[in-house]
Amino acid sequence: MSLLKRIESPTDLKKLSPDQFPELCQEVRELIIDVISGVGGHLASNLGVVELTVALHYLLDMPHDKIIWDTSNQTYTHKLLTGRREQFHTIRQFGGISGFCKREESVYDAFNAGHAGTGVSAAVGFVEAREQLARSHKVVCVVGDGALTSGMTLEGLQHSGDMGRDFVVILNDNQMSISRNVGAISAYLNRTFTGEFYTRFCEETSHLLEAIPQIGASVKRMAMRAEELAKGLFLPGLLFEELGFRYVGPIDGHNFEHLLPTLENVLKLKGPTLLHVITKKGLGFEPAMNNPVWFHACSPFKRETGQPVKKPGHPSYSSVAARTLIRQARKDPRVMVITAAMCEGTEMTEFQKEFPTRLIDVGIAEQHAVTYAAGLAAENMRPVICMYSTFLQRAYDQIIHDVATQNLPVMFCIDRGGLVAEDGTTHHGVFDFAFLRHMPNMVVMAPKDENELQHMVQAGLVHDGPVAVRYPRGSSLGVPLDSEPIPLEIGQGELLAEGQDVAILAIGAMVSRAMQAAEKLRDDGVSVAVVNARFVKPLDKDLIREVAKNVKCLITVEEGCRMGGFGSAVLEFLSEEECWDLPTKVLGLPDWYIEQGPQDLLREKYGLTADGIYDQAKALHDRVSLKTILR
Ligand SMILES: Cc1ncc(C[n+]2csc(CCOP(=O)(O)OP(=O)(O)O)c2C)c(N)n1
Repeated sequence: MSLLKRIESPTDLKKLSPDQFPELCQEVRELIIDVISGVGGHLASNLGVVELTVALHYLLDMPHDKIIWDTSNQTYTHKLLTGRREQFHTIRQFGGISGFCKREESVYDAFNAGHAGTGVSAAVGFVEAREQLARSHKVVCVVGDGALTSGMTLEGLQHSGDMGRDFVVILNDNQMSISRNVGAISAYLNRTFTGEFYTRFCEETSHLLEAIPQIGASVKRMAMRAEELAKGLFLPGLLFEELGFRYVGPIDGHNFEHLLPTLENVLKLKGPTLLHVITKKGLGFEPAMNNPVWFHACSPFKRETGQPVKKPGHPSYSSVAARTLIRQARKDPRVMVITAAMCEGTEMTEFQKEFPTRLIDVGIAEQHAVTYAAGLAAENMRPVICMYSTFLQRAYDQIIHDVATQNLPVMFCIDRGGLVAEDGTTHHGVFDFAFLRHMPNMVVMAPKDENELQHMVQAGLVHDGPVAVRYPRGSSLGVPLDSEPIPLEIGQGELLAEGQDVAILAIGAMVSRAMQAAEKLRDDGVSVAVVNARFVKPLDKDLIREVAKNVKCLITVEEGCRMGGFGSAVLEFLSEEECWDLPTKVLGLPDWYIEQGPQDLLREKYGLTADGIYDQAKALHDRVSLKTILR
């Protein structure tokens, strides 16, 4: 029987002897690679923490003790060791286990995450609760070097360092965020841990001293003490020690002979301790080691070669946005792109190649990204923030306080707007319309297709104030692109079809589905007006007023939360207009967190397909007609 199959919980792991761990890790890696090659997922980070996870579960008393995993996309081994081996093949799929920690999934998952940089703060909360409740368990936070670029991690570290309570932070340093890590702290860790200078210093001093006859050995002993001092200068300890942590490391995170005794000792130490562990992303799978960026969050791939299975389809929305930005950047030297550790995801690598000094990766620092852009805009630059919708949530106040109140021309290219599939709850970009549209000065738009996207991006680039263009994940519709992006007029919607029975007002990716639903309704003899709203703000009030006047009922549809989004904006407008006798329905996502699953399946579940829109529109129309007959 394989070693892994003997493990139903960490208690079973403790029955193994540490010299069996390398074999266990091999089995864990094989299983992870097998499953993730079929369903996609965060392969590289997971392969990098197999030994660390085994060591933690071996030494801790789980679930009494707590591990808080920052971001938690590196928890596949943790899942395999905590009773989820049998379900592991369902990971990231509809109805299956999550690719992240989920308290509702297991008692071993202490805290949910999906966004980076929350781990230390949450863990400090666990530590304080333990003290308040007079308990004695251990709290360990595993945080990546990428997450160290996040302000929150630093806020958490400086707070816990000052509190002085027993707490272990494990810095999992693989020198990578998704792409190569950025920033001064990363450079500092790098400089010191590769330690060329430090290693050479030690070796040379040691040889020099040994060579001195008679006194050599004793001077060397003295020198060893000096070496400890030198460590403080050359190794990263200094930074963390100044923050109030005892620093231990760096150690090899794949070598149990280093990991187990060091970790065992660290767990006994009093006060805040930081253990610096060096790991390799993708370890055990050559293609992932060679290309950790693609394998950070990969789609399904061929097990033998690591080649992606997915065939290229229509260009992605992200690539069309990037192309438009490049065109404008060639003409306007003030255009700059800012990314928060998502250069590849937002497909801005081409922009980076052409304008290496005009693409700035600030690390996992969304708040800083926004205020930094505001500073640029205040000096008449044209900054464009390319960010996933879900991560922009973190910068809500910066958008209001630093951008919108000053009416600064910062453009937000909001990628992954709407449902994003397998990453699930923490990653769906469904709140953006709602959290942006109530900000005075803000323009919020979403294109019906990639051609409209390029015109919207162009409109944003020349608009004199804050603008958000929100587009979906994945392939575009495959419509032809006009040769030149022409700025759309702000606030101008598009009437796609006239009709007298039902009006469907759709925004973004829902427009094409609304058109299909309208076709079906027409087959039933229903006369349907279809509006491509284009703008959540400012609404095209004249167009909506005109359409609303001529129909018996109206439906809005968006791939976003119903509360406070596009539909709400239309309802507010209709109420302003005292349009009291127009039956209206808002289609969108309900007031709960949407689960993981393929985009199409989720759209079907939440009625955001052509058929879903048709069903709702037909039902509303039939009810209205019945009422009219009965009157
Ligand atoms: C707030 C936020 N911004 C961006 C991301 C996208 N993201 C996921 S993992 C990751 C890199 C994390 O690097 P690190 O903390 O070093 O962990 P590793 O994956 O290397 O273990 C990024 C940028 C995110 N999850 N959360």
